Amino acid sequence: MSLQNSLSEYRVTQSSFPTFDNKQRPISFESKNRQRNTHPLFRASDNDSSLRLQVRRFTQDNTTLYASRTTSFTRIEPSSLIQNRLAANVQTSDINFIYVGKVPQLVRAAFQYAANIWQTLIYSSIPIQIRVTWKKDNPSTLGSSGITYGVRNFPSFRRNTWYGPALANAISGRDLAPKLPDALINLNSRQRWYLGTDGRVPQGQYDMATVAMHEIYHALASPRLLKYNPTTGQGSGGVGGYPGLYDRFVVNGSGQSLLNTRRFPNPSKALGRQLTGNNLFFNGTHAIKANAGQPPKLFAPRRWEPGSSYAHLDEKTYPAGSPNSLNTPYFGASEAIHDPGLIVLGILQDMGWVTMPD
Ligand SMILES: [Ca+2]
Ligand SMILES: [Ca+2]
Ligand SMILES: [Zn+2]
Repeated sequence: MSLQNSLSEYRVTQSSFPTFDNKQRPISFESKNRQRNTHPLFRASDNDSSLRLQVRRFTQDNTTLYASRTTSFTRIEPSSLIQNRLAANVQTSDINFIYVGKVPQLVRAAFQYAANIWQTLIYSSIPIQIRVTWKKDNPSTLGSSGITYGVRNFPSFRRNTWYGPALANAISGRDLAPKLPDALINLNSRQRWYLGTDGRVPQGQYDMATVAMHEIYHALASPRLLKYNPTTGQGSGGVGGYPGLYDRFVVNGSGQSLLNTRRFPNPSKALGRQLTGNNLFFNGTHAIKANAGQPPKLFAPRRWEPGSSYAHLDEKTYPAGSPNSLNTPYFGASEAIHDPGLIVLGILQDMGWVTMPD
């Protein structure tokens, strides 16, 4: 779509944005899974003065996306819903990239292609800003990404829980940190990239448009603050004593929250075993609905993979060619997926994003 068309469409659709105040917040905040109070050993009771709005810079481990050596020859095109919305120039958010280094023009074109898809699926009146860096990295990586800050205790948020920048801005209707981008993406300039956007990826090449789709998802995500220490075998987490929004949805196969510090003290080996037990799931109502009534399985292998474990859907459950494989930690050569899939959209909805389909 031309810039002019997309901007005028943007103005038209903006008037129909949901309003994000206390009374009309996205319905997913009212899900049954909502925990009414913060967990005992996560600091602060509900009448604590620390319930004030806080915007805080912090880093979590970057999520890393790995190049698997397998060759897939799978291709998943954008759904007809996406194609129809793009054809009608329906744009409900605005994703902007700030490029650092000599990012080739075709890389930028692949990112714009992916942004156009996301911009027709998520709703925000605040432009989403992502810094994209092009630099040499290990041959096994495709890219990595991270958010730049967290926000807690905006009035309609779940209390004492860190929200990611793009979501916090979308809900609050303002840029809560005007001088900071929402997220950073690093691309491995040494990888054997395919830079077309048709998903027809030649043998031995990795699809940039797919990686752009994947990394933009991480830029929209909220903090996951639990992690594993291989030296001590302990799991631990939180920033300033508070979990990330993502952490609130993770349960084990028995439906137990990892934030239940009576079962899994913070820090503890008990929590460490959960994080490396290959038995974690995302317990949100929309994600469950998108996964045939079951909580989608998360990637939690016995050997902790920093930046990869816990942050993604399970590689084996959602293999190359699965419509829900966009948020898995590995991509093969000649693998293309240009649609987030209903589970990823469900996860975003559970977090509080307004998305299509709703
Ligand atoms: Ca900002
Ligand atoms: Ca995969
Ligand atoms: Zn990832």
